[in-house]
Amino acid sequence: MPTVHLLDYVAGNIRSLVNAINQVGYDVEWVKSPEDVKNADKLILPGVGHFGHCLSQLEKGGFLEPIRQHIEAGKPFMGICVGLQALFQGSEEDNDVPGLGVIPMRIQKFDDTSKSVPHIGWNSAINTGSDGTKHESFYGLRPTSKYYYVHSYAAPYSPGVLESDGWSVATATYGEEEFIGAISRGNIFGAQFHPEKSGVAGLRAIRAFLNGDQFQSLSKDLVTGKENGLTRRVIACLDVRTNDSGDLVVTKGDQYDVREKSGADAGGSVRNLGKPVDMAKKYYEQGADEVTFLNITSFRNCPIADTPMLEILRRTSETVFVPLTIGGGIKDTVDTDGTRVPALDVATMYFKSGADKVSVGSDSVFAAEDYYNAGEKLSGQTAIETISKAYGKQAVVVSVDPKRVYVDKPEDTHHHTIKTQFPNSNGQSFCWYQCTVKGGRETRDIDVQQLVQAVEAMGAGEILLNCIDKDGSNSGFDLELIRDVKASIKIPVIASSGAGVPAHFAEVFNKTTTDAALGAGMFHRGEYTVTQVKDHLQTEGFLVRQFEA
Ligand code: 1PR
Repeated sequence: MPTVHLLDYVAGNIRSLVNAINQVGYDVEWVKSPEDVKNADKLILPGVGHFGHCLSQLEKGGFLEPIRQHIEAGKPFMGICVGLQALFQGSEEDNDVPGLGVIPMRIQKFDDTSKSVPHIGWNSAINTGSDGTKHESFYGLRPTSKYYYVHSYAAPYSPGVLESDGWSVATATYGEEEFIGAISRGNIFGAQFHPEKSGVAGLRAIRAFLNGDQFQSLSKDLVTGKENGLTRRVIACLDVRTNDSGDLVVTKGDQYDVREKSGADAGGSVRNLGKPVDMAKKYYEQGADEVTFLNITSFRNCPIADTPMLEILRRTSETVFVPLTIGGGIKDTVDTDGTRVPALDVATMYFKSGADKVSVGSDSVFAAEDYYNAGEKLSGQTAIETISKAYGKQAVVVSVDPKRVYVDKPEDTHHHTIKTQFPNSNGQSFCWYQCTVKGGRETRDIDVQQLVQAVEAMGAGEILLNCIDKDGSNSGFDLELIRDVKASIKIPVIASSGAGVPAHFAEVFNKTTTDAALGAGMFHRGEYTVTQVKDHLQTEGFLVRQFEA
């Protein structure tokens, strides 16, 4: 197999990129020293996390000059995400650290006054077309395709400026801001999106770069019907646990109770809805924009390195080229041999096995309590802070498991209440959302608003907003909860719990400003496919990404 050199200078999910490169017929050779860069023919610089950290690591390792020379020598170079940003003069993310300066512009932060930041999800990369025809594409990018982005900073697009300097530019639009999604000139290709996480469309871009297939003319059907912008994200969630026979299965509860209530297994057995790896692949092929695995029982009896979820991730990431999130047990842990394993190391194992994000549940509630007890001071030691610092905030999701507590009037609690349209049977029409830990088994004296604001301050990148009252109910999402949480924070929110029919997805996107919506039971039970949800959303006028075969 022909080879490509990959520069792994910083933490991140490199496994997915390697899998994607292998998938298009290339082998990876690792760049371990500046000398290796000199020997490289094709070089890829992936990048996640912080611009300053990334560039200073490259500088410290003595890589910057060899990279510059590689580019100047006209050898193929591809930068991904922060790897693309490295080509610019600098970034607002860290004004003190210079970039490679190949592109005389600076990277800027997205404006978060009226939209969530980071920008997470599937967006366009449409060639601006220097001749105005847009009939040409570079590196296999198509106006009809969507690509997976996750970033808070981007290069704003000024029409014609870079084109007049010989660059081909493909853009995406987030809110009112048009930014550079991909760029190419001569031997250079940069993508702000993650091609290794962008399904078939992303694999096509990687293959075209590696094959040196820079320009293609587009057929008419690929030029028409394109729509620039972020699509509505639909996520499939798999709750995974060991059943009573010791097999790892996908299960699904009602209000978090996963045991059978009727039939031959009534009153005991853990519901078995299928095998995790097979189901993840099925949802990927139905067009799921992301797949989330939640390990709903901890790995207390198993050495951490043998955690079965690691194997599930390794196998899934070989065939599923969309972002994978893993939750459950992300916390400081004591291994079976008594060794203390910090949350950051637990997360690292998952990232190395193919996870793109980790989801922190119970531990985030304890961390938030400590944060308020310390007078809203950050300790720098929590799982959220340490993982976010090392891997970037986009890699840290906080999974919240709240349930309603009704009161007569707001003064009856010190917690943040809402007036609900759904009073309880006692006629109480105010409620607050109480956070729980350990899969809803234990309630804590902290409300959902306190929790999400604390974890946002700690550096969480996204909230996975479950709702115990709605879980497994098929009655639709808790819109009041979602609106309340969205109003409290700037980071994206994934609405979860209660989806029973495709119309519930349209409802949550119509009636709230949620950034994504997640379903579980309706997919696992085979009642609806992800494709049907996407089709319904499209019929209702929403922009969605359909699976590209
Ligand atoms: O606390 O960090 O170890 O993480 C444990 C993780 O496992 C948390 O994210 C927690 O939400 C999850 N979890 C724990 N117990 C259960 C359970 O069901 N017994 N599942 C559980 C949470 C909720 C959603 C579900 C949606 C959509 N599952 O993930 O997928 O409610 O379901 P629906 O569409 O069928 O209504 P830690």
